[in-house]
Amino acid sequence: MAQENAAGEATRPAENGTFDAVVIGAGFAGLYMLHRLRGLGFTAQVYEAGSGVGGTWYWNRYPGARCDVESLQYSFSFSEELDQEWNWSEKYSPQPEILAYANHIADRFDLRGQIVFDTRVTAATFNEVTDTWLIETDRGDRVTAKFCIMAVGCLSAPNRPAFQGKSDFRGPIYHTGEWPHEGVDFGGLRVGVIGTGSSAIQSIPMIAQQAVQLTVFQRTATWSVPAWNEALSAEYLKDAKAHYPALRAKARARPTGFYFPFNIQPALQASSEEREQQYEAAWRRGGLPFLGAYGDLLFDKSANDTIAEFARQKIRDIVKNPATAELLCPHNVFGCKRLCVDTNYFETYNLPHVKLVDVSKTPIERFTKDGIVVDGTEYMVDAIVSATGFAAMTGSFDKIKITGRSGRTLAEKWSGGPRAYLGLASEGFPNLFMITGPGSPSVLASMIQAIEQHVDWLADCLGHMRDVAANSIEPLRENEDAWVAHVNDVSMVSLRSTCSSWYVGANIPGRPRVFMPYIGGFPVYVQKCNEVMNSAYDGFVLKGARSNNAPPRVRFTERWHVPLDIEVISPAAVAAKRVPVV
Ligand code: N01
Repeated sequence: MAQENAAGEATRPAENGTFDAVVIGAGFAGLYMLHRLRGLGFTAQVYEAGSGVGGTWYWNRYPGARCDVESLQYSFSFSEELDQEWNWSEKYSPQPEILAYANHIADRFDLRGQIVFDTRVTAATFNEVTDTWLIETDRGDRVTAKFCIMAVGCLSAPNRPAFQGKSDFRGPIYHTGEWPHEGVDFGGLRVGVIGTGSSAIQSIPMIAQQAVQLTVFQRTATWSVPAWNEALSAEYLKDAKAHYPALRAKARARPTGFYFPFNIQPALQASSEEREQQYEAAWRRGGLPFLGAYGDLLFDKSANDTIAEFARQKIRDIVKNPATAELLCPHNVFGCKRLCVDTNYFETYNLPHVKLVDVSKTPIERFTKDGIVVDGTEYMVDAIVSATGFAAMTGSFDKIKITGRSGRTLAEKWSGGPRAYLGLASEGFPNLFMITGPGSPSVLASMIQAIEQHVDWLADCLGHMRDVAANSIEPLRENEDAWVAHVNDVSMVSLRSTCSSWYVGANIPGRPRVFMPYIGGFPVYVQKCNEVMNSAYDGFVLKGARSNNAPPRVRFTERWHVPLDIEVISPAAVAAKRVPVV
């Protein structure tokens, strides 16, 4: 059936083909998955809602968007040639460059021909007779695939709070996660920004450069560390590239999946003078590694209090108006929510046309045609930027009706919180895989490393299934339950389990409170995945396999068989080793 677009024009005909695998999403996960599937000789099709590749970096085009893991590490590591040929221009490269890199991957590895753009998958239904998935799209496609691979991203479903009077507002409302491709000119406008998370702290200094008046509506003050972003010189790049394989190997052994100097000493064993010096040095290095100033900062509240006070003093030093500075000082656990990395965020509040409005005790009442009302006061704005984040980890799954065995939907199964074995697959949904799904390190590791490890593991798993002629693979309920319990148990070791963040789904009203990413550390997790693979997929059932005991052939996972870096193992990783896993 031919489809029509909104203008009534005929578009491409709907498809009803059959593939070995359908991949949903053409961000970094979907691109690399397609590359591996092709390498294995599987037929595959990728569906992508956007008009181009890049996922997060395709949608998040707000001013100031850039990565917060250094670009030399926030990039694929599977190809040394790729590492050598690509040149990052900045320590933390901006969104257009990261998007250009995603496009380079698509072209260099000749992936575009198997990606169908402008097409949103609406449903995936498992057929228990044929052990295949029927995948349906908003363009009328109905294709069949043995494997359905969710490469839908962890932070991709925008959170749009239901502010009263939204439709009354006369000006434009932008969400940072779905920014207009043509850009936005805020010149001469009064702008309101709602939110002070990573997207807000990156965009606020940029918007302030254009707007005649900027009003920031803050519900929770944010911890942010300077990026000290800088251009990367040719000499620096040359030197870094000469040691690239060693850097990549060191990164894989780290709990975060990326390398940075890390001091394992407990904070309180140092004198207050030593701590001050250590924090000052770490602040001067900047970025997420600030949290590596001591080994126990995310595990011991008293230790955390010391870094929190240091960071509050920095805010007080930067922000000239004492009342505004106090409002900007967080009083929750430092780094409990995702730590922000900024360029001139706190400095922006020294500008005379920038105003901070506290909505922590008196929430935003409503939008009017001319602005936003808080505590009876109307703040006049011409445009609103909603930097209100995402329905994290599971939001993109919720958008697709996924029906597994016995007609049970994933939404029903996950109504009390996501349940997946290793964050890779869920019992009752055979041959359905998740890349960086809930229960895997995902957002607590460098995303691209996490993606690569999942894809390589999956590629070896699918290769093995073909080798042993298995029809389907599905986790056992008891192993999945044990893994979910383990993810939860280990999270309790960390102070991060104590605050209302998107890690626990607390940013969306009504969501169950469950710590979703695996906090035990990337290498511990990888070791568990390796063990499962080496034991011919312990904890999974392979239906129809010629032999369940055949040792799997290692095609792509070899580089993940790395020893743990005990030097920098975190208390959560230690706990993860102690908390038994079935
Ligand atoms: O979203 P957020 P984000 N009224 O959820 C506020 C990654 N990322 O898009 O804290 C008023 O962090 C909310 O307030 P509160 C990164 O992992 C990375 O900024 O819930 N305010 C908060 O201040 C990051 O963590 C980069 O009280 C409301 C803000 O909106 C993740 O994406 C850049 C509200 C949302 O902050 C999400 O970041 C950008 C309401 N009704 C993003 N509802 C890099 O640097 C929500 N808020 C790589």
